[in-house]
Amino acid sequence: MLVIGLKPMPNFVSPDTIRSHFSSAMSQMYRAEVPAYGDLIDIVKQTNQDILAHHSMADEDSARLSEERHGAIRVGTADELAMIGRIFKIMGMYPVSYYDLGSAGIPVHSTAFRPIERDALAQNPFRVFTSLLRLEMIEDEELRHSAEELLQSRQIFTSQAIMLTNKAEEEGGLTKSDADSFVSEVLETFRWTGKARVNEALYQKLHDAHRLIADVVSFTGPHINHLTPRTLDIDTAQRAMIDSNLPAKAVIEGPPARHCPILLRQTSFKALKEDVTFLDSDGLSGHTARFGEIEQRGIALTPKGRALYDSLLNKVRATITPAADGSNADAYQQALSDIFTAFPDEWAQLHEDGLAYFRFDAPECAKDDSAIITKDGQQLAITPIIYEDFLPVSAAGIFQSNLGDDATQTHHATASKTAFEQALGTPVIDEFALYQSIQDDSLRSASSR
Ligand code: OOG
Ligand code: NI
Repeated sequence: MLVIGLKPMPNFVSPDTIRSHFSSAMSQMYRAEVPAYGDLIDIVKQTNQDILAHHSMADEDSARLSEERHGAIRVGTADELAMIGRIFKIMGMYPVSYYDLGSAGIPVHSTAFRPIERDALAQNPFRVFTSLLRLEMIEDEELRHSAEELLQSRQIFTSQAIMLTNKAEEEGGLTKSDADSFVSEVLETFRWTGKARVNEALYQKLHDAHRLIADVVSFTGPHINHLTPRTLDIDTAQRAMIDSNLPAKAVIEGPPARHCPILLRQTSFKALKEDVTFLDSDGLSGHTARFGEIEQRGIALTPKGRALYDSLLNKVRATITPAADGSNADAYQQALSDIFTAFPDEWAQLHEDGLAYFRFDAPECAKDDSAIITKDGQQLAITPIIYEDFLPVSAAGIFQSNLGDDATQTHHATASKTAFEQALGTPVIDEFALYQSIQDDSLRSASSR
Protein backbone atom coordinates (compact mmCIF):
# COMPACT_ATOMS: atom_id res chain seq x y z
CA MET A 1 0.00 0.00 0.00
CA LEU A 2 1.26 3.46 -0.82
CA VAL A 3 0.98 5.93 2.01
CA ILE A 4 0.85 9.37 0.50
CA GLY A 5 2.60 12.20 2.31
CA LEU A 6 4.79 9.90 4.39
CA LYS A 7 8.49 10.33 3.68
CA PRO A 8 10.34 7.04 3.22
CA MET A 9 12.70 6.27 6.11
CA PRO A 10 16.08 7.44 4.92
CA ASN A 11 18.71 4.77 4.87
CA PHE A 12 21.21 6.17 7.34
CA VAL A 13 24.59 4.65 8.04
CA SER A 14 25.10 4.02 11.78
CA PRO A 15 27.52 6.30 13.66
CA ASP A 16 29.51 3.18 14.61
CA THR A 17 30.10 2.36 10.95
CA ILE A 18 31.11 5.94 10.13
CA ARG A 19 33.57 5.83 13.05
CA SER A 20 35.10 2.56 11.83
CA HIS A 21 35.53 3.95 8.33
CA PHE A 22 37.03 7.14 9.68
CA SER A 23 39.46 5.32 11.96
CA SER A 24 40.61 3.16 9.11
CA ALA A 25 40.97 6.13 6.74
CA MET A 26 43.07 7.95 9.35
CA SER A 27 45.25 4.88 9.73
CA GLN A 28 45.84 4.65 5.98
CA MET A 29 46.68 8.31 5.72
CA TYR A 30 49.06 8.23 8.70
CA ARG A 31 50.79 5.13 7.37
CA ALA A 32 51.59 7.02 4.18
CA GLU A 33 52.72 10.12 6.11
CA VAL A 34 54.79 8.35 8.79
CA PRO A 35 56.16 5.01 7.55
CA ALA A 36 57.39 4.04 11.04
CA TYR A 37 53.72 3.82 12.05
CA GLY A 38 53.33 0.92 9.62
CA ASP A 39 56.24 -0.85 11.36
CA LEU A 40 54.55 -0.32 14.72
CA ILE A 41 51.30 -1.83 13.44
CA ASP A 42 53.20 -4.91 12.26
CA ILE A 43 55.01 -5.32 15.59
CA VAL A 44 51.81 -4.99 17.59
CA LYS A 45 49.90 -7.37 15.33
CA GLN A 46 52.60 -10.03 15.77
CA THR A 47 52.81 -9.74 19.58
CA ASN A 48 49.02 -9.82 19.85
CA GLN A 49 48.80 -12.94 17.67
CA ASP A 50 51.45 -14.66 19.78
CA ILE A 51 49.49 -13.97 22.95
CA LEU A 52 46.07 -14.87 21.58
CA ALA A 53 47.50 -18.21 20.40
CA HIS A 54 47.68 -19.39 24.01
CA HIS A 55 45.41 -17.03 25.93
CA SER A 56 41.62 -16.92 25.53
CA MET A 57 39.68 -13.65 25.77
CA ALA A 58 35.97 -12.94 25.35
CA ASP A 59 35.17 -12.30 21.65
CA GLU A 60 33.92 -8.88 22.64
CA ASP A 61 37.43 -8.02 23.89
CA SER A 62 39.56 -9.68 21.21
CA ALA A 63 37.53 -8.94 18.04
CA ARG A 64 38.12 -5.21 18.22
CA LEU A 65 41.88 -5.46 18.82
CA SER A 66 43.21 -5.53 15.27
CA GLU A 67 41.49 -2.23 14.46
CA GLU A 68 41.93 -0.63 17.86
CA ARG A 69 43.83 2.65 18.05
CA HIS A 70 43.75 6.18 19.45
CA GLY A 71 44.79 9.41 17.79
CA ALA A 72 45.73 12.83 19.12
CA ILE A 73 45.06 16.32 17.81
CA ARG A 74 45.56 19.85 19.14
CA VAL A 75 43.20 22.69 18.23
CA GLY A 76 43.60 26.42 18.69
CA THR A 77 40.21 27.97 19.43
CA ALA A 78 36.90 27.35 21.15
CA ASP A 79 35.12 27.37 17.78
CA GLU A 80 37.45 24.72 16.40
CA LEU A 81 36.92 22.55 19.47
CA ALA A 82 33.13 22.91 19.36
CA MET A 83 33.04 21.97 15.67
CA ILE A 84 35.30 18.96 16.29
CA GLY A 85 32.79 17.91 18.96
CA ARG A 86 29.88 18.13 16.49
CA ILE A 87 31.81 16.13 13.88
CA PHE A 88 32.82 13.37 16.28
CA LYS A 89 29.25 13.11 17.58
CA ILE A 90 28.18 12.08 14.08
CA MET A 91 30.69 9.23 14.46
CA GLY A 92 29.27 8.23 17.86
CA MET A 93 32.15 9.78 19.81
CA TYR A 94 31.52 11.90 22.91
CA PRO A 95 33.84 13.97 25.11
CA VAL A 96 34.80 11.96 28.18
CA SER A 97 36.84 13.38 31.09
CA TYR A 98 38.84 16.55 31.47
CA TYR A 99 42.64 16.42 31.46
CA ASP A 100 44.55 19.31 32.92
CA LEU A 101 48.04 19.56 31.50
CA GLY A 102 48.60 23.16 32.56
CA SER A 103 49.73 22.03 35.98
CA ALA A 104 52.61 20.20 34.26
CA GLY A 105 53.55 23.41 32.42
CA ILE A 106 52.04 22.26 29.10
CA PRO A 107 49.84 25.00 27.60
CA VAL A 108 46.77 22.86 26.76
CA HIS A 109 43.83 21.16 28.38
CA SER A 110 42.11 18.18 26.89
CA THR A 111 39.33 15.64 26.62
CA ALA A 112 39.02 12.30 24.82
CA PHE A 113 36.29 11.81 22.23
CA ARG A 114 35.22 8.18 22.26
CA PRO A 115 32.23 5.82 22.04
CA ILE A 116 30.54 5.35 25.40
CA GLU A 117 28.26 2.32 25.12
CA ARG A 118 29.29 -1.30 25.49
CA ASP A 119 28.13 -2.36 22.00
CA ALA A 120 29.71 0.66 20.34
CA LEU A 121 33.00 0.04 22.17
CA ALA A 122 32.95 -3.60 21.12
CA GLN A 123 32.44 -2.61 17.50
CA ASN A 124 35.24 -0.04 17.35
CA PRO A 125 36.62 1.85 20.34
CA PHE A 126 38.42 4.56 18.31
CA ARG A 127 39.29 7.50 20.55
CA VAL A 128 40.89 10.86 19.89
CA PHE A 129 42.78 12.71 22.62
CA THR A 130 41.89 16.31 21.81
CA SER A 131 43.72 19.28 23.28
CA LEU A 132 42.81 22.94 23.24
CA LEU A 133 45.62 25.49 23.31
CA ARG A 134 45.60 27.80 26.33
CA LEU A 135 46.66 31.08 24.78
CA GLU A 136 46.59 32.77 28.16
CA MET A 137 49.72 30.78 28.99
CA ILE A 138 51.71 32.83 26.43
CA GLU A 139 53.28 35.54 28.53
CA ASP A 140 54.42 37.96 25.82
CA GLU A 141 51.35 40.07 25.07
CA GLU A 142 52.30 40.94 21.50
CA LEU A 143 53.03 37.33 20.66
CA ARG A 144 49.73 36.27 22.22
CA HIS A 145 47.90 38.71 19.95
CA SER A 146 49.67 37.45 16.83
CA ALA A 147 48.81 33.89 17.79
CA GLU A 148 45.18 34.85 18.37
CA GLU A 149 44.93 36.56 15.00
CA LEU A 150 46.49 33.63 13.19
CA LEU A 151 44.03 31.23 14.75
CA GLN A 152 41.01 33.46 14.18
CA SER A 153 41.84 33.81 10.50
CA ARG A 154 42.13 30.12 9.62
CA GLN A 155 39.42 27.68 8.57
CA ILE A 156 40.40 24.11 9.40
CA PHE A 157 37.27 22.44 7.97
CA THR A 158 36.38 22.04 4.29
CA SER A 159 33.08 23.62 3.23
CA GLN A 160 31.78 20.13 2.34
CA ALA A 161 32.61 18.87 5.84
CA ILE A 162 30.67 21.77 7.33
CA MET A 163 27.74 21.25 4.97
CA LEU A 164 27.53 17.53 5.73
CA THR A 165 27.78 18.13 9.48
CA ASN A 166 24.83 20.51 9.30
CA LYS A 167 22.93 18.05 7.15
CA ALA A 168 23.55 15.13 9.52
CA GLU A 169 22.33 17.21 12.44
CA GLU A 170 19.22 18.44 10.62
CA GLU A 171 18.20 15.10 9.17
CA GLY A 172 19.38 12.87 12.02
CA GLY A 173 21.99 10.94 10.04
CA LEU A 174 23.89 10.45 6.78
CA THR A 175 23.15 8.20 3.82
CA LYS A 176 25.87 5.89 2.50
CA SER A 177 27.17 8.29 -0.13
CA ASP A 178 27.04 11.29 2.23
CA ALA A 179 28.80 9.28 4.93
CA ASP A 180 31.57 8.36 2.49
CA SER A 181 32.18 11.97 1.52
CA PHE A 182 31.89 13.05 5.17
CA VAL A 183 34.75 10.69 6.07
CA SER A 184 37.01 11.86 3.27
CA GLU A 185 36.21 15.56 3.83
CA VAL A 186 36.84 15.35 7.59
CA LEU A 187 40.11 13.53 6.94
CA GLU A 188 41.43 16.67 5.21
CA THR A 189 41.38 18.58 8.51
CA PHE A 190 43.97 16.20 9.97
CA ARG A 191 46.33 15.88 7.00
CA TRP A 192 49.92 17.07 7.36
CA THR A 193 50.86 19.66 4.72
CA GLY A 194 54.11 21.09 6.07
CA LYS A 195 53.02 24.51 4.88
CA ALA A 196 53.30 27.07 7.63
CA ARG A 197 51.11 30.18 7.56
CA VAL A 198 53.87 32.24 9.17
CA ASN A 199 57.34 33.41 8.26
CA GLU A 200 60.31 31.73 9.83
CA ALA A 201 60.97 34.50 12.35
CA LEU A 202 57.45 34.32 13.81
CA TYR A 203 57.64 30.54 13.90
CA GLN A 204 60.84 30.84 15.94
CA LYS A 205 59.19 33.24 18.38
CA LEU A 206 56.22 30.93 18.85
CA HIS A 207 58.60 28.02 19.20
CA ASP A 208 60.59 29.84 21.85
CA ALA A 209 57.40 30.55 23.82
CA HIS A 210 56.62 26.82 23.67
CA ARG A 211 57.12 24.20 20.96
CA LEU A 212 53.52 23.19 21.29
CA ILE A 213 52.35 26.73 20.58
CA ALA A 214 54.35 26.76 17.34
CA ASP A 215 52.84 23.40 16.39
CA VAL A 216 49.25 24.55 16.92
CA VAL A 217 49.44 28.13 15.68
CA SER A 218 51.79 28.00 12.67
CA PHE A 219 49.92 25.58 10.44
CA THR A 220 46.77 25.37 8.35
CA GLY A 221 45.16 22.84 10.66
CA PRO A 222 45.41 20.29 13.48
CA HIS A 223 47.45 17.56 11.76
CA ILE A 224 47.08 14.19 13.44
CA ASN A 225 50.20 13.91 15.60
CA HIS A 226 50.12 10.19 16.38
CA LEU A 227 47.99 7.08 16.07
CA THR A 228 48.52 4.43 18.70
CA PRO A 229 47.77 0.73 18.27
CA ARG A 230 46.98 -1.38 21.34
CA THR A 231 49.30 -4.22 22.29
CA LEU A 232 48.53 -7.01 24.74
CA ASP A 233 52.14 -7.01 25.96
CA ILE A 234 53.94 -3.69 25.91
CA ASP A 235 57.24 -5.02 27.32
CA THR A 236 57.66 -7.46 24.44
CA ALA A 237 56.43 -4.91 21.89
CA GLN A 238 58.86 -2.32 23.26
CA ARG A 239 61.81 -4.70 22.84
CA ALA A 240 60.66 -5.42 19.27
CA MET A 241 60.47 -1.66 18.63
CA ILE A 242 64.04 -1.13 19.78
CA ASP A 243 65.19 -4.12 17.66
CA SER A 244 63.55 -2.48 14.62
CA ASN A 245 65.38 0.80 15.26
CA LEU A 246 62.31 2.59 16.57
CA PRO A 247 63.90 4.32 19.55
CA ALA A 248 61.26 3.82 22.23
CA LYS A 249 61.62 6.12 25.21
CA ALA A 250 63.33 4.59 28.18
CA VAL A 251 60.45 4.59 30.62
CA ILE A 252 57.03 3.06 30.05
CA GLU A 253 54.43 5.51 31.38
CA GLY A 254 51.82 4.31 33.86
CA PRO A 255 51.68 1.32 36.21
CA PRO A 256 54.31 -1.45 36.26
CA ALA A 257 53.96 -4.83 34.52
CA ARG A 258 51.50 -6.95 36.53
CA HIS A 259 49.66 -10.23 36.43
CA CYS A 260 46.37 -8.24 36.29
CA PRO A 261 47.03 -5.20 34.07
CA ILE A 262 45.41 -1.98 35.30
CA LEU A 263 44.63 1.25 33.44
CA LEU A 264 47.11 2.10 30.74
CA ARG A 265 50.82 1.64 29.98
CA GLN A 266 52.33 3.63 27.11
CA THR A 267 55.60 4.24 25.37
CA SER A 268 56.48 6.48 22.44
CA PHE A 269 59.33 7.59 20.18
CA LYS A 270 60.05 10.72 18.22
CA ALA A 271 58.96 9.91 14.71
CA LEU A 272 60.08 12.54 12.29
CA LYS A 273 61.80 15.83 11.92
CA GLU A 274 59.45 17.42 9.42
CA ASP A 275 60.31 19.71 6.53
CA VAL A 276 58.37 22.92 6.88
CA THR A 277 57.81 25.56 4.23
CA PHE A 278 57.47 29.06 5.66
CA LEU A 279 55.92 32.05 3.96
CA ASP A 280 59.37 33.50 3.32
CA SER A 281 61.58 30.41 3.01
CA ASP A 282 61.51 26.67 2.73
CA GLY A 283 64.00 26.09 5.47
CA LEU A 284 64.29 22.73 7.17
CA SER A 285 63.02 23.50 10.61
CA GLY A 286 63.37 20.10 12.26
CA HIS A 287 59.85 20.62 13.56
CA THR A 288 58.79 17.54 15.54
CA ALA A 289 55.09 17.38 14.83
CA ARG A 290 54.42 13.70 14.84
CA PHE A 291 55.55 10.62 16.73
CA GLY A 292 54.88 6.95 17.32
CA GLU A 293 53.30 5.39 20.38
CA ILE A 294 52.03 2.00 21.55
CA GLU A 295 49.90 1.19 24.55
CA GLN A 296 48.65 -1.71 26.64
CA ARG A 297 45.25 -1.34 28.24
CA GLY A 298 44.18 -3.00 31.48
CA ILE A 299 41.17 -2.94 33.76
CA ALA A 300 39.25 0.28 34.50
CA LEU A 301 39.57 1.34 38.14
CA THR A 302 36.83 2.64 40.43
CA PRO A 303 37.36 6.01 42.15
CA LYS A 304 38.78 4.04 45.09
CA GLY A 305 41.16 2.11 42.82
CA ARG A 306 42.14 5.27 41.01
CA ALA A 307 42.90 7.04 44.28
CA LEU A 308 45.16 4.13 45.26
CA TYR A 309 46.87 4.27 41.83
CA ASP A 310 47.42 8.02 42.12
CA SER A 311 48.79 7.82 45.63
CA LEU A 312 51.21 4.99 44.76
CA LEU A 313 52.40 6.82 41.64
CA ASN A 314 52.93 10.00 43.67
CA LYS A 315 54.95 7.96 46.14
CA VAL A 316 57.13 6.62 43.34
CA ARG A 317 57.67 10.09 41.93
CA ALA A 318 58.54 11.49 45.36
CA THR A 319 61.33 8.90 45.49
CA ILE A 320 62.61 9.18 41.93
CA THR A 321 61.80 11.31 38.88
CA PRO A 322 62.41 9.54 35.57
CA ALA A 323 65.22 11.44 33.81
CA ALA A 324 64.45 12.51 30.25
CA ASP A 325 67.61 10.83 28.93
CA GLY A 326 66.64 7.48 30.44
CA SER A 327 69.73 7.34 32.67
CA ASN A 328 67.77 6.19 35.74
CA ALA A 329 65.19 4.07 33.90
CA ASP A 330 66.04 0.83 35.69
CA ALA A 331 65.94 2.42 39.13
CA TYR A 332 62.61 4.03 38.24
CA GLN A 333 61.09 0.71 37.08
CA GLN A 334 62.35 -0.93 40.27
CA ALA A 335 60.81 1.73 42.51
CA LEU A 336 57.57 1.47 40.54
CA SER A 337 57.31 -2.32 40.95
CA ASP A 338 58.29 -2.18 44.62
CA ILE A 339 55.76 0.47 45.55
CA PHE A 340 52.96 -1.07 43.47
CA THR A 341 53.13 -4.36 45.39
CA ALA A 342 50.58 -2.54 47.59
CA PHE A 343 48.05 -2.81 44.73
CA PRO A 344 46.23 -6.21 44.83
CA ASP A 345 47.08 -8.33 41.78
CA GLU A 346 44.28 -10.90 41.54
CA TRP A 347 40.96 -10.35 39.78
CA ALA A 348 38.81 -11.69 42.63
CA GLN A 349 40.68 -9.52 45.13
CA LEU A 350 40.37 -6.40 42.99
CA HIS A 351 36.64 -7.07 42.81
CA GLU A 352 36.24 -7.78 46.48
CA ASP A 353 38.11 -4.62 47.46
CA GLY A 354 35.98 -2.53 45.09
CA LEU A 355 39.07 -1.32 43.22
CA ALA A 356 38.07 -2.14 39.64
CA TYR A 357 35.12 -2.59 37.26
CA PHE A 358 34.03 -5.99 35.93
CA ARG A 359 31.44 -7.48 33.59
CA PHE A 360 29.40 -10.29 35.09
CA ASP A 361 28.51 -13.43 33.13
CA ALA A 362 27.42 -17.02 33.58
CA PRO A 363 30.33 -19.10 34.93
CA GLU A 364 30.56 -21.12 31.70
CA CYS A 365 31.50 -17.90 29.85
CA ALA A 366 34.75 -17.60 31.80
CA LYS A 367 37.93 -17.18 29.72
CA ASP A 368 41.60 -16.99 30.71
CA ASP A 369 41.31 -13.45 32.02
CA SER A 370 38.13 -14.08 34.04
CA ALA A 371 37.66 -15.30 37.59
CA ILE A 372 34.74 -17.11 39.24
CA ILE A 373 33.17 -15.52 42.29
CA THR A 374 30.11 -16.23 44.40
CA LYS A 375 27.62 -13.40 44.80
CA ASP A 376 24.39 -13.80 46.80
CA GLY A 377 24.78 -17.58 46.61
CA GLN A 378 25.16 -17.53 42.83
CA GLN A 379 28.33 -18.38 40.91
CA LEU A 380 29.35 -15.73 38.40
CA ALA A 381 32.26 -15.13 36.04
CA ILE A 382 33.87 -11.71 36.30
CA THR A 383 35.83 -10.27 33.36
CA PRO A 384 37.77 -6.99 33.46
CA ILE A 385 36.17 -3.96 31.83
CA ILE A 386 38.90 -2.40 29.68
CA TYR A 387 40.05 1.13 30.54
CA GLU A 388 39.05 3.33 27.59
CA ASP A 389 40.48 6.65 28.81
CA PHE A 390 43.83 8.32 29.42
CA LEU A 391 46.08 9.31 32.34
CA PRO A 392 47.11 12.93 32.84
CA VAL A 393 50.57 12.19 34.27
CA SER A 394 51.29 9.76 31.42
CA ALA A 395 49.95 12.21 28.83
CA ALA A 396 52.20 14.94 30.25
CA GLY A 397 55.18 12.56 29.95
CA ILE A 398 54.23 11.76 26.33
CA PHE A 399 53.88 15.44 25.43
CA GLN A 400 57.19 16.31 27.07
CA SER A 401 59.26 13.53 25.59
CA ASN A 402 58.05 14.28 22.11
CA LEU A 403 58.40 18.02 22.31
CA GLY A 404 61.95 17.80 23.56
CA ASP A 405 63.23 18.09 27.06
CA ASP A 406 63.49 21.85 27.15
CA ALA A 407 59.76 22.10 26.63
CA THR A 408 58.63 23.35 30.02
CA GLN A 409 59.22 27.05 29.62
CA THR A 410 55.73 28.24 30.49
CA HIS A 411 54.34 29.04 33.89
CA HIS A 412 52.24 26.40 35.47
CA ALA A 413 48.53 27.15 35.28
CA THR A 414 45.64 25.84 37.28
CA ALA A 415 43.03 23.54 35.78
CA SER A 416 40.02 25.15 34.23
CA LYS A 417 37.42 22.55 33.47
CA THR A 418 34.67 25.15 33.29
CA ALA A 419 36.51 27.20 30.67
CA PHE A 420 37.13 24.03 28.66
CA GLU A 421 33.48 23.01 28.77
CA GLN A 422 32.42 26.51 27.77
CA ALA A 423 34.68 26.30 24.73
CA LEU A 424 33.38 22.84 23.88
CA GLY A 425 29.79 23.97 24.32
CA THR A 426 28.84 20.95 26.44
CA PRO A 427 29.96 19.34 29.70
CA VAL A 428 32.40 16.42 29.51
CA ILE A 429 31.08 13.01 30.58
CA ASP A 430 32.26 11.41 33.83
CA GLU A 431 34.26 8.27 32.96
CA PHE A 432 33.42 6.49 36.22
CA ALA A 433 29.68 6.76 35.59
CA LEU A 434 30.17 5.03 32.22
CA TYR A 435 32.10 2.06 33.65
CA GLN A 436 29.70 1.76 36.56
CA SER A 437 26.71 1.55 34.25
CA ILE A 438 28.31 -1.13 32.04
CA GLN A 439 29.06 -3.12 35.21
CA ASP A 440 25.54 -2.64 36.64
CA ASP A 441 23.83 -3.64 33.38
CA SER A 442 25.91 -6.81 33.09
CA LEU A 443 25.16 -7.77 36.69
CA ARG A 444 21.43 -7.27 36.08
CA SER A 445 21.37 -9.53 33.05
CA ALA A 446 23.67 -12.15 34.56
CA SER A 447 21.60 -12.39 37.76
CA SER A 448 18.24 -12.61 35.99
CA ARG A 449 19.16 -15.73 34.03
C1 OOG B 1 48.68 14.10 23.20
C2 OOG B 1 49.54 13.43 24.24
C3 OOG B 1 48.73 12.50 25.11
C4 OOG B 1 48.34 9.98 25.34
O1 OOG B 1 48.27 8.89 24.77
O2 OOG B 1 48.36 10.10 26.58
C5 OOG B 1 48.43 11.19 24.50
C6 OOG B 1 49.45 14.97 22.25
O3 OOG B 1 50.67 14.88 22.16
O4 OOG B 1 48.77 15.75 21.55
O5 OOG B 1 48.27 11.01 23.33
NI1 NI C 1 48.69 9.02 22.73
